[in-house]
Amino acid sequence: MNKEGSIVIDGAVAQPTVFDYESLSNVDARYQIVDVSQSVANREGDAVRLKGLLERVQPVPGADYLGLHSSSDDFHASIPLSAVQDRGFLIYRVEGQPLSARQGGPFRFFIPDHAACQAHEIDECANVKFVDRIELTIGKGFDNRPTDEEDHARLHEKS
Ligand SMILES: Nc1nc2c(c(=O)[nH]1)N[C@H]1C(S)=C(S)[C@@H](COP(=O)(O)O)O[C@H]1N2
Ligand SMILES: [Mo]
Repeated sequence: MNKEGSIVIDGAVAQPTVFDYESLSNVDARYQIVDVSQSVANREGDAVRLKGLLERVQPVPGADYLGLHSSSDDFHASIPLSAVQDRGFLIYRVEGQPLSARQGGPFRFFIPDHAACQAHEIDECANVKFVDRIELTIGKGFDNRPTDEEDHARLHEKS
């Protein structure tokens, strides 16, 4: 278990790294997105691009899937890295404060232009809230996103 307010990026990487609010704020400015609402409707806050995080952890050759883990509600997605490495980002700050749980915080993965839930591997369900671990894998990893409408509806009843 991570201590509250941190996220680890590990798995098939050369430099497993733990990030928190402070270290995410300190990621190079070219990877910061100030005010995601400029590019995604109905989303607020500041984010750091996945690309900047990957540069830090250095995926090993062959790492081709990204595992997004939320241990707090046991929700997990594994998505092709190539589809998100240039556009995915991690929202971590709203108005100078950590992202609240209501907003999916402290860390929330986000993919602009995602498909509807269950439509595709890159779907709205892959916008994992409360992410506390991002795991690079060689081949697809663990994924328990809902696979049918009933499971999906049940998930939405909970949150
Ligand atoms: N940890 C976690 N992330 C999650 C989910 C969840 O149940 N747990 N639901 C997914 C689904 S099905 C959807 S549609 C979106 C909803 O995000 P929102 O509440 O910010 O609109 O979050 C996704 N991320
Ligand atoms: Mo959903």
